[in-house]
Amino acid sequence: MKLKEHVKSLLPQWRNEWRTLVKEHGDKKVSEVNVKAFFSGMRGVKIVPCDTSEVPPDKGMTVRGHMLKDIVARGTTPEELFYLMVTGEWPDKEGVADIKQQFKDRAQIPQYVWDVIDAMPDDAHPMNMFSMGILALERESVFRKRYDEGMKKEDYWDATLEDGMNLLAKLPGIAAYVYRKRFNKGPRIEPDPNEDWAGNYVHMMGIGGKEVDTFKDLMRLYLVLHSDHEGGNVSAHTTATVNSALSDLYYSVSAGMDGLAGPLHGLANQECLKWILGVVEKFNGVPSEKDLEKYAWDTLNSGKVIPGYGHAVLRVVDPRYEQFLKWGKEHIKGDPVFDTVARVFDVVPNVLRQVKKISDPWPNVDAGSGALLYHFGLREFPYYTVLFGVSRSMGVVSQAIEARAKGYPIIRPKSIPTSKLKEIIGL
Ligand code: HAX
Repeated sequence: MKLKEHVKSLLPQWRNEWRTLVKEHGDKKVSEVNVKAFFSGMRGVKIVPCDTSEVPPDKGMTVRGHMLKDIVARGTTPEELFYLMVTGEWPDKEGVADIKQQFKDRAQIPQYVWDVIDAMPDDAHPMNMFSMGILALERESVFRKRYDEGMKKEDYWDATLEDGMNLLAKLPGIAAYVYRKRFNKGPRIEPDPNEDWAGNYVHMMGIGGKEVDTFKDLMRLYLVLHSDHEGGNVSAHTTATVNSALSDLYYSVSAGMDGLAGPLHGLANQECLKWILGVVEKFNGVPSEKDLEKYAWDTLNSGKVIPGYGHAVLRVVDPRYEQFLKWGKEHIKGDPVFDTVARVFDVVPNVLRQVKKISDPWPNVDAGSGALLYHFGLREFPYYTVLFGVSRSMGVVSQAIEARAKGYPIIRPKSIPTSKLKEIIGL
């Protein structure tokens, strides 16, 4: 079934379920906020619904109930994953063909977007250029146009889905141009109608060579693994909050990408590769476990974090990291940067376990992905978060389609001054 028909068929159920829950169980507790959670970024407080994916602390990311290892094992493409995230079901042949065709038909990008990117300073961060390109496209919003014409509330989902498909279709083009422009790779490359979403991205970046098909496979995996991580992370939550004000998806996704650009979130992959390359340079190759242990302590003692390790929710090895490690061992074993990543995994968790305040000593998604990209010649690591952003856009767009289809209200939690908090706890 085509994506839009499928979503349409789900509307009655989607719209009723949560309203019935509120009506019949509205006063039951879901979560509590103690003083610790209040001052720690709402950590652990269950406060927003998100059905696309879930991150159980002891399992890691599942998409609509499917374990990541199973998703990868069945060779899921980004297009299939997007369909699964939006609808909760795997697409049939018609569903896959529909998304592929839609992404091709909607891929053209207006000249003014290139002009905006061209006008930016040579040393602008790639994430700034990427977010700016998305924001520039806002002029194309179907949602805003229809809203201005008096669109009914029950049609918000349709306009959001249109914006989401248009945006996702264009993102590889914008992201690839940011790469070419920012790193002086030559003129823009037009999309190839014979390529899929990930393959076209690689094609438009201008990456070729004899390993290009393997790199396209890696890109498919990369785009699947970074796509979503439930609703509370910075990029997803920001996108959802902005979109809940009925700011269209261009505003919302651009805002989400600005959150992804932070070093404690998506930018960690750039920081992580920098750290790994520092190790390789210092030890002139893959270090011994003893050297690595000392290097890790030096990093911690200088007041820095070890990037790629730790997580706000997870308490096990991130299954996304496991998949990258597995892929790397199958495809690029013997590469000193990748082998260092693997050795870090043998050493760093034991170091971090000795630091009491650290809740999670295990690698997260960003610990390994950079080394794989580096191997294939994608060595401009300030660019890595853009790749993450293209992928994450699928998740945040899926979440927005569902939120507007269900008719969730504007997100607006309550804040209070510290003095009021003290009153509440009897001080
Ligand atoms: N190295 C050093 N210190 C670390 C650490 C690490 N890898 N992980 C956590 N800590 C520290 C925190 O900085 C914090 O210190 P302070 O109390 O002095 O501020 C303390 O341990 C407690 O933190 P936590 O409860 O374990 O973790 P948080 O939920 O507060 O933070 C982070 C989670 C991911 C931000 C954190 O683990 C971190 O900074 N990791 C390194 C950066 C990183 O890899 N980020 C990417 C995360 C995945 C992601 O979102 N990708 O987009």
